[in-house]
Amino acid sequence: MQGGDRDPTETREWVDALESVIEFEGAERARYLLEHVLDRARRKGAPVPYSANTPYLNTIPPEKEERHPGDRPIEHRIRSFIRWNALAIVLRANKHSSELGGHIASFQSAATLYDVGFMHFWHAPSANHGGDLVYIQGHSSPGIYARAFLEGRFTEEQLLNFRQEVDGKGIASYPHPWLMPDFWQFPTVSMGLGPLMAIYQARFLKYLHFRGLADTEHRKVWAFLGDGETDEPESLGAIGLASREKLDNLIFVINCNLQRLDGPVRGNGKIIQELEAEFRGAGWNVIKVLWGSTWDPLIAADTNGALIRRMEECVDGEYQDFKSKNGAYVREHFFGKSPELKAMVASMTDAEIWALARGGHDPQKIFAAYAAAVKHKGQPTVILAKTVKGYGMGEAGEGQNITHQQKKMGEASLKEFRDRFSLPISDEQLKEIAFLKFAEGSVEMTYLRERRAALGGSLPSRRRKSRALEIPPLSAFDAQLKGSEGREISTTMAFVRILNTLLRDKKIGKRVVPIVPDESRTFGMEGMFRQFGIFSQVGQLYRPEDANQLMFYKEDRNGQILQEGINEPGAISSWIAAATSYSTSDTPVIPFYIYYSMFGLQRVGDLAWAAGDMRARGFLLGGTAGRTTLNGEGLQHEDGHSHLLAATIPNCVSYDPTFSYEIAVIVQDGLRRMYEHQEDVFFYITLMNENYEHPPIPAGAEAGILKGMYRLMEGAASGKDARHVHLLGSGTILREVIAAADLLAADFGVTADVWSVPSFTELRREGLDAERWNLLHPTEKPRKSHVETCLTGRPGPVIAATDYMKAFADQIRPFVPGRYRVLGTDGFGRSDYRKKLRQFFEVDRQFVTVAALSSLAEMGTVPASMVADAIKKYGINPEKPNPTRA
Ligand SMILES: Cc1ncc(C[n+]2csc(CCOP(=O)(O)OP(=O)(O)O)c2C)c(N)n1
Ligand SMILES: [Mg+2]
Repeated sequence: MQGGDRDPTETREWVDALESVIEFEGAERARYLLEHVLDRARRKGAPVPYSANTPYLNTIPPEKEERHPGDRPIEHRIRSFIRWNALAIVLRANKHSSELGGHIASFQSAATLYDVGFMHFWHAPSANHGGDLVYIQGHSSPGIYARAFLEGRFTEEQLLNFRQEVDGKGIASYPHPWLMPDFWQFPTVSMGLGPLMAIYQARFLKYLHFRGLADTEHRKVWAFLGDGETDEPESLGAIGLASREKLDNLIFVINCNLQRLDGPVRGNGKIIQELEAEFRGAGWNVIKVLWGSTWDPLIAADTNGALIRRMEECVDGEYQDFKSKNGAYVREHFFGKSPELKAMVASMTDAEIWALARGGHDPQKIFAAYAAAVKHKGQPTVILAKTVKGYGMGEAGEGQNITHQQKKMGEASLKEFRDRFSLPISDEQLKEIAFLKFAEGSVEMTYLRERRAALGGSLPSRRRKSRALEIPPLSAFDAQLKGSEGREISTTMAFVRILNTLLRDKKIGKRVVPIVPDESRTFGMEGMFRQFGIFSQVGQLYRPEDANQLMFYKEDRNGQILQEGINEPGAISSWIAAATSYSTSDTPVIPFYIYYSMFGLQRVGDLAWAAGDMRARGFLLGGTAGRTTLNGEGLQHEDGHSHLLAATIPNCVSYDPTFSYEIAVIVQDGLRRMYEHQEDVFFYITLMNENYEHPPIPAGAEAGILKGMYRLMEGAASGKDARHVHLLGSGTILREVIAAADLLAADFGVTADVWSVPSFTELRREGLDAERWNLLHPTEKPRKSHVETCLTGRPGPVIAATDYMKAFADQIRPFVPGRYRVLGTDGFGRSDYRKKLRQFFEVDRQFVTVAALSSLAEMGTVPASMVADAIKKYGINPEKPNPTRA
């Protein structure tokens, strides 16, 4: 407050009036009056105070707290066992060496936050509840395992094999659905992805509900974050969307233990106040849980504000320091600052001062916050819970900067821990760090079982499979199979037609989820706006400017399209929510997320990796792909490597098709694999914007397309020394390859087999498989890779050209019999005509021809002078700069 109080009597009158309104007419009326007064002040031009913050106190005053309904002593005993087992899991994994690692301090700070959720709030899926979705902080996993162990879901052997995942006997380091497909749902350990994905998950639950695909009304999404994690832009980057979309099914719990890995999150400030301002500003309901119940009498007695002033002036670095010491230290350094505060705690012992707990360790305070959060309507809620990192670890790490990495605790610290949580452990057992379990039939065991039974069963748990969908046969895409019949279209257009066919399919049309960032017009998809509508929970509150046009911009409560704006991380998070809906909501849907390929895997690669871990099933479409095919856009747009990135994700099946029939075959197969057979794969398909004619599907090509390679044209080859080559190509560059075959024949009398290779990546995977099998089965008949099978028996070198880096086509080198040469688009892209770009990157028909002749010359089949002739004939400058360095 600025300046002194010029008229204390007047001030008193105002405050008295307010207090009387609150007392006799209620807080709502007081709020109305204050708003009214402030509004008047604004209109009169009086400066109105603004603060995004509230005082450094609990948001819910004690008298407004909903009471914790559980048996607190029993819950405390259960939680103490969980604490112990969580710590034991890590200590025992690192008893002999620290190779395996693990974290103790994070869960100890969050134990009560999880426990109250598990005991009282989180529903497992059951007949009368679809199940809540809980995003658990990755490195708190030992605590979650510890609870599952008490519930009898894990054996001691599994705990002892923490972080030993290879033999399948152990439990995973962090939440990984890939490694524990019946247990973990959400990989969260790459910081920032959990909160971002949780926001889009909550929105997707609304989408399912509004579109009548599933009843998600009572389901909540809970996301646990570390306070340090909030520094990731992904963590807070979409909080505006959450409030705009009124996601009252979303609850963030931020464990504010004031520390991250290296040290304090905001030593010189207050992370909780900072976060409060950010979330309030973004329109969230913010609940601060700072002080435990033991503080309540002190706060109530703080009539002149000395305590709150002290609470406000301390920075997080000091708060951390207090909790790394002891009661006497807190008395001296916190309360000792003023005689009033000192007097306030004069009658308290040091132990009592030490027991002044933070809100995030008080089940009553947490229960009240959670209860308020689940009832809150119209806004998402964030709970900012203040805790101590390494709570209970004492000298081994409590509140210390080293605590995050602490994997060892000495006997003295363990004894202290045992005594602090009254654990029934003998000194002998302590040495072994024995796991604790409640006896069957004990009150604790019964209580634990009853609580989870009341909430529908154990959590976390993951559904592996849902119902299979009925997929249209390939003939449904007849229009694509028979080619474009003289019309010139792009593969993007071909895809959009396929998508339209699927959207109209009687059986699965409703389940198709088209997702676009702000690029529909780029891909010629704007016609879908009117037909299928853009999802909006409020429908359309305005008459769109283009309402009188056939294809107007239609927003609709039942809209099918998710238009995500300029937001690729958000859009792929929506896609992930949809692609895992078979598991999280027992509702399989078929998401197609189409975007600028350059702003895909490169931009959101970590999310795509998480999608693989989550066993996402859906289609990613890299639009306007190809280094030379998206020609006018330049260096940051022209993609020549997304296929290499796709190849890094083991369950991502990727294709670079050229013709519309290839896309039809690939999409239909994807549908069959993912939604009929429920395979845990997802598809990445690149699409181009170059228009050309599409031929009809060659007879029997389907299997080859899917394997990644089939013969498109057969040249007349005869004899070992025939002037014959194999030309391989994918995407638009396949058309250059086809043209090169003509040049070779017309200009040099060389014949060629032309192969379409929709997936070098799938070919490599299959080839490596065969090679590995052969290695391990030395005496059996060797298996042949598809590449080898295709190319064996016909003479001549093999030349491949694509619109991607050379490493893309190079993937199959080990399986190509004989000489193999690869052309590709290594280097930075740039803007120009397609023809010039293909010359520049040396992937055009002339260059393919020269490369083929050069390979023949190296084999002695043609004279080197023929290559020189070709270079001259096609006007290629041999001294032109290498595009890789140009
Ligand atoms: C993207 C990413 N960067 C870094 C890490 C490594 N890391 C794991 S935990 C951690 C500190 C976490 O601090 P905080 O979020 O405050 O959680 P706490 O353990 O304090 O609850 C870091 C840096 C990671 N897992 N992910
Ligand atoms: Mg932290």
